[in-house]
Amino acid sequence: MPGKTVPEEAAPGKTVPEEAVPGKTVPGKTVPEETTVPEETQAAAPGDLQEHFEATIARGARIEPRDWMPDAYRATLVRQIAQHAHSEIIGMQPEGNWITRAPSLRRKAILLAKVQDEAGHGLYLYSACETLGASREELTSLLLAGRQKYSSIFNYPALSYADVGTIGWLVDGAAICNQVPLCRTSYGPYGRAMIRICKEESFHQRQGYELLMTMMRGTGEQRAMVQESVNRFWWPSLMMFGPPDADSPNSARSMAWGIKRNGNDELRQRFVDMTVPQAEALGVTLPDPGLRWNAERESYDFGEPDWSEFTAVLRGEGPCNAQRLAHRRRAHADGAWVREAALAFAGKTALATAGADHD
Ligand code: FAQ
Repeated sequence: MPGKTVPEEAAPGKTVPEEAVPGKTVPGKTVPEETTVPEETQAAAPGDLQEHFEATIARGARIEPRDWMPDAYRATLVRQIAQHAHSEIIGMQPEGNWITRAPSLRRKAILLAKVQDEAGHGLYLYSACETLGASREELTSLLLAGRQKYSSIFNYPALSYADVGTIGWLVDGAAICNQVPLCRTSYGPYGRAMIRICKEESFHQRQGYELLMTMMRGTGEQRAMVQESVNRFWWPSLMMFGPPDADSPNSARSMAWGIKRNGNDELRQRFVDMTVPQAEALGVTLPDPGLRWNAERESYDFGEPDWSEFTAVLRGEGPCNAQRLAHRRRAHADGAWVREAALAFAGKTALATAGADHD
């Protein structure tokens, strides 16, 4: 699949002029007020701070923005949360392409609401990152410069309206399996953002399943569209959980810090166990000849995803990598006037407020 030419999804199209690519100027890292170390901890010796941090993690309590934290813990959080935020924003594209071609007003309203939710998720997550001292502007620049990742799944095209249903069912379904445990992540702002995100993702998954169920009750052609869509999205959905634990360089440390609560393989298994009965109820076949119930493990055995495809997609060689990033760069350049206007307005408001304070 990687490298293969894929039919144009919806022609988001034009290439982006070089000068429209931000990322050349990465603004200096601003540390918001919340990240300053409170006075009583500033006075403590580094050893005590480390001990306090470890004891907080060990008792399952949360680290908050004002707490001292090791640099590597902060960097891991910024990496994961930023990647997650970027995924939500880039993840608007495959489904967003279908808003103008939804088959009914009802479907259009549902899809519009879902895609807007994804924008909201991105914003909660960028806000969580800001509490760690990484500005949204800086993170966006890193994404546009290709220096931060987003989820592999969004490098696959949405080729039919059935894909809108399959993305809701499988992609949001995988996102829920991965993200529900993150509601208990050790960093407070991330965990609290995840609670709201997971509620919305559950709605997204149901709408996808309902769409597919409607199509499965339709014509033979509609049923075939659903099956074809599921065939394309099954393996990439399994890859969303990341590489096998043995090849996951970050898992052990992230789990020791309580950032991740489970390994990649455990969550992938949970997703398969949850999804197989749903596929049966829907009447679709999952494209894995190795899929079978294992009574001893009380879980489904399943085949190995093609990890060479996964690494190729991460290298930028997936079907839609170039298109997704070009579209994101163009949208960012097109939105420059909005950011300028918002900043000018904020400046005027601040001046007016300062003036009023002196009256
Ligand atoms: N795609 O050592 P690990 C959504 C990278 S859901 C791309 O195992 P880690 C909702 C990984 O970053 C999708 N890269 O890494 C939605 C690392 O590279 P790095 C987003 C991947 O962090 C639905 C390297 O491989 N969800 O958007 C992927 O411990 C529908 C080694 O991997 C989240 O981000 C991948 N699939 O575990 C929106 C959830 N997997 O950074 C619209 C939060 C791994 O060292 C429509 N994130 N890599 O250069 C996580 O739970 C974790 O970050 C994992 C990866 C599990 C994704």
